Amino acid sequence: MEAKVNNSRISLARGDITEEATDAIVNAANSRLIGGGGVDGAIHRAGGPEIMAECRKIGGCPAGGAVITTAGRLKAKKVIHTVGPIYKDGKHQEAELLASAYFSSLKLAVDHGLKSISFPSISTGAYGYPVEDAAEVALKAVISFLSANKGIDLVRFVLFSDADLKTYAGVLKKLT
Ligand code: AR6
Repeated sequence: MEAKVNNSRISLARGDITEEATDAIVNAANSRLIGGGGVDGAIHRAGGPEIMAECRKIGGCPAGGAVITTAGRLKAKKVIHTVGPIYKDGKHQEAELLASAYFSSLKLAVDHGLKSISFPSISTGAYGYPVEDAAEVALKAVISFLSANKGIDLVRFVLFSDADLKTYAGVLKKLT
């Protein structure tokens, strides 16, 4: 499924983000940037040790922020590591922090001249954010960024399951 915002496209697909050939792929990292399971583990495994070497130098990133490294041997040019919120009950700034994770990543991409970017569904795995709510925050944040900023041609969401793809597609349809 696809949608247009100004001159940019948002597209949704099911797949493995490590195989994406967009200029940037986004990692759902933790605040110490020390790697882990889920998409973080997959990106470091597929991209090789250069990515972790740069993460160690950077040292950390707060929830809602983003940092950029090499993509090692991945097809993408860069990996943007963002840190989503750990979901508690929805009353601990989770939505604001999740929106900020998307904004910070997009801003970093624009600052580095990167024109296409792929996101996973940040915070909805180990961090426990309900997918339907997270999809709404994520897509609203991207639509709002693309409405206000030039520089990004394509934002892809690469969802790991058919169920997540269906959820994101339903929300995107509602919002556009
Ligand atoms: N491609 C695309 N999506 C994937 C992939 C992949 N290769 N692998 C998993 N997903 P999670 P979080 C999906 O847990 O909730 C890590 O240990 C997954 O199905 O990766 O932000 C970090 O180090 C889910 O839909 O990230 C942190 O400690 C989504 O990616 C913590 O987990 C996010 O799940 C971050 O937790």
